[in-house]
Amino acid sequence: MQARRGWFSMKWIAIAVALVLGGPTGAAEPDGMRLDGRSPIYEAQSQRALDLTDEVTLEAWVRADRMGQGGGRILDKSMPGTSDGYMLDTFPGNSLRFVNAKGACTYDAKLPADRWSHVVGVYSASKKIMKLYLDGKEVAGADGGAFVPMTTTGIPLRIGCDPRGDNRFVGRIQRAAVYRGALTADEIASRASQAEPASLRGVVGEWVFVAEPGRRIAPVAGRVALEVEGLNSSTRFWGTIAGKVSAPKEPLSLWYRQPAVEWVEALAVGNGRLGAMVFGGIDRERIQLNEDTLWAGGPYDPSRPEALEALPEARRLIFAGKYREADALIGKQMMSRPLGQMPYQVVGDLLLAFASVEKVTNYRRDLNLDEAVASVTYTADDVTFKREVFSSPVDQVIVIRITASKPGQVSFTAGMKTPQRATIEAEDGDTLVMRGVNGASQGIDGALKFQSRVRVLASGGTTRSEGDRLSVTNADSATLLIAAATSYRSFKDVSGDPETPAKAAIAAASAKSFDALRADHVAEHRRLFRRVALDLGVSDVASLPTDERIRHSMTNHDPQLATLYFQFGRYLLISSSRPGTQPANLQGIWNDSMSPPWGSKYTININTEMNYWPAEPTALAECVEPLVAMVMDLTETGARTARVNWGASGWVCHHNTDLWRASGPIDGPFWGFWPTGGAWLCKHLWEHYEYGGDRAFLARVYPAMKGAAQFFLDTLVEEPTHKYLVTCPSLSPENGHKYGVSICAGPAMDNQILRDLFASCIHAATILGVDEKFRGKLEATRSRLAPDQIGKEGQLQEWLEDWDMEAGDIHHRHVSHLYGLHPSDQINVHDTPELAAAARRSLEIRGDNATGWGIGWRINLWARLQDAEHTHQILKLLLGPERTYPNMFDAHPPFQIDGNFGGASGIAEMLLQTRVRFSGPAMTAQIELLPALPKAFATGSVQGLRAKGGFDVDVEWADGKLVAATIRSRLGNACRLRYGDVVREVRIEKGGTFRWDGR
Ligand code: FUC
Repeated sequence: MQARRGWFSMKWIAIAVALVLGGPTGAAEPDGMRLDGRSPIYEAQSQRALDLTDEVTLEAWVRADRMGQGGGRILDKSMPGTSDGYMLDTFPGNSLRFVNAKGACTYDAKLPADRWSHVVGVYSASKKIMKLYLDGKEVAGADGGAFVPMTTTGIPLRIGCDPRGDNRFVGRIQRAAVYRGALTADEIASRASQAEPASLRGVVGEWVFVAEPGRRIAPVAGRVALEVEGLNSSTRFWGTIAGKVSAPKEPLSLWYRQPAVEWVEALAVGNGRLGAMVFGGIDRERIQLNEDTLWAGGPYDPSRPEALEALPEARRLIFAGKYREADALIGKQMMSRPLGQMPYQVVGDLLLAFASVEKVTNYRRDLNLDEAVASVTYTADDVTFKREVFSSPVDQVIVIRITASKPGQVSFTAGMKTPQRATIEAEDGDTLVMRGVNGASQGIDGALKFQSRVRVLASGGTTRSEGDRLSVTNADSATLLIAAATSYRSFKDVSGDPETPAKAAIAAASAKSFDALRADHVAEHRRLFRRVALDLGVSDVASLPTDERIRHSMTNHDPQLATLYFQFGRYLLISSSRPGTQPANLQGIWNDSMSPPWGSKYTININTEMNYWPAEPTALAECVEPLVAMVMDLTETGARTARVNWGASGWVCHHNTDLWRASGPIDGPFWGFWPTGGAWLCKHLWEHYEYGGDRAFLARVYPAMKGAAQFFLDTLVEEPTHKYLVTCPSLSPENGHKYGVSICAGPAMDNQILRDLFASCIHAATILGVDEKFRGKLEATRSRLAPDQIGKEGQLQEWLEDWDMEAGDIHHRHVSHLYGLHPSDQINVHDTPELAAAARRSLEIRGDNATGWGIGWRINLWARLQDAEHTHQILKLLLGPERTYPNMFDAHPPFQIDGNFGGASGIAEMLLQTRVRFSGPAMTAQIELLPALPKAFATGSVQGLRAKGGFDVDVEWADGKLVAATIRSRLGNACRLRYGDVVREVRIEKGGTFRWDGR
């Protein structure tokens, strides 16, 4: 306290003296520079000099206002969401904090809100020092743990905010410095007590801030200058938005009256491969870009030969009831190397800076789901500006169109940013080119090259390039074309050339008019999107902005929100999964991070499958193609894992995979040691046949299904008690049982999945007229799988033993043992009423609330139980603000797209449920109309849903009762229709239609 007061008095005296003497005091303005949400953002010009690994000292003189819980950044050179790089900030609230690869060091006595503080963070990996100083005194230190070198990020050092322009410091700053070295306590104390401190050794940059510093701040010591960053990714608008614009004409639109600030407010566009998040800023626009093959790493082999040696012992331990010991052994000897898989990563941002305005009217941004076009419109100074953005599956470019209601009004600067190792430069006066290599992860080096190109085509005005920026001045309109590609050719070949396709796409699109680009894009999108029309009723609140509707959806009657959610799910699938692209991952294709949650990978113990649940029933069968292609890849990598880790034939994939089709068990035994993921994926191959009846397709994928089955024929073992054939070791996804681990033998889900897999192989072989002996083997093995069992609470048992009520978390998000009820139909209310009742009991015990996808699954399950009101109640949970972000992305939380797809599928399940039964190669479809129609959707209609067996179904209902249904047959299969208790056997010839008059 004493020292602090000392510093203040000395400082003020020095300043007063300087003022009185009228000396060269520019550097010592008492007020320094104001930092807040509206202040310019200064960035260091040379990053290399600041990319420090062993030692750093960060120093600043600041006067903080009282800040919110999130605090604010003082000096920040860290990668958002990670501890890569380094930063000095005030989190939480006004606490002083220093963060780098070692972790965080915090002084949580608050920085005083009304006077100047001298703050310093010091780090030295080699000398094992991490300390915080306030007013020359050490106030916090970290001594435990490893003192690791800091990671370099190439990310710019910023003053007063993070690299995105967010987490802004609120208060004033007068002086700051960065040193390549750890200052000593004496040096720091001496600096703290001087108003004009002499520069010290190792200074990389030292800057003095005055009230109006201008564009550039030259260093008073060191060599690094600061410059105003005109292109920052913050899209917060600090002016006023006047006027309340009304809803767009298209009812299938998401729309808002303010720009997105957070990523989960931005609107997603995509062509299956190229994704963009559109923020819709006013004076700054951020278009965050993705390309679906830009993942970390390169081809790699995670096999673990020692796994096979440990397999007999692991099994012995499990059958002896020594689950913890088995878990330990598996953890030690049977997991993949590396233990994790590669994450999906971001390309970067295209940033546009427009002239700043104080006031705009009639601002609206929207995403028209029927056109797949995102738009922004607003009026400023009597000029109405419009921006449209779409990602074209036809021309393989993202297109941005900027127009104004008066000529010569379109002016902006464009630049790109990326956290990747990349260069950005302007080319040919109208193009920005980003060239980079992907990140490394888990010791696997980045092996991909990538390139993104942005070309500006302006009509009128001037287009210029300067360094890594393009500027357009006084144009009438402008079209920006964005292409991106990587060198990925397949999971084992990265020899592609990213430049040729990126250049070619831009060249071809440049030769087309904007109107033609737009029209072709819209037509291709509508070809898929318009196959299904849904009307669940409309209430008054449907005219409100989407974010408001979501905020109040738990209490409002808003059936159209469910329609919107359903169609948004279809929109997302069309936009993230098209023939030739990668399958939709945990975030579809939308991700702004280098290390997204769960790597934004393919988690195949529910999440990836859920992504594809709505595909067939909502008439998007083409969108399944990338998933099928991934399974075909997995038959190759998974054969290696089967052979090396399990000593088995066929192929296997555990609970996750990535771009490189890694198939071994990852993360840890608790999550990863589950060999049934690939088998579950095969259900999607088979269902594609059940819906579409394409025999050639079946012939192509049958080897994959057979290979999956072969693995289990080789690895199922007889368990000692009942002599069932079981998977072992395995687990019921991510749920710890009575013994505190998840490792077990023969969990119910595995038995159910294998019953489906074997049955589908038997039917497929019968249809194709092949493999008679193999069929026999499958039949014999299938009959020895453990049956579903009902436990002491009347529940469906999750494990071979009745452990459910003793599990660690009886409300667990996963409901794996209910796979038999949905997505499978082994359990259903008509054929297996006792098991259906047990499944219901399990669901009641589990409870309704869960993660986004957990709720998504429960909707489908309750719909299968045909409890309409309960299904609707859970749907409301999903549409509520805790599980749906303002941009309608599902909140696990964080964002995970599976809930969007699970929700869309669940709504379809409320209206139509179908299954097929085989007699030899012939299928009979069972189609049930309105099996779970809630009162909230009393009157409505749906056109174009698909049923298994090759049927298109339209249904119309009023006051909760069927009015009419039209069933068109594509394949001429037999069909059994059900509505309530009425069942009709109908034979519709191929191409024919049957009309059910409900009245
Ligand atoms: C599974 C789930 C988690 C999450 C992750 C991606 O591990 O249990 O909730 O969805 O996948």
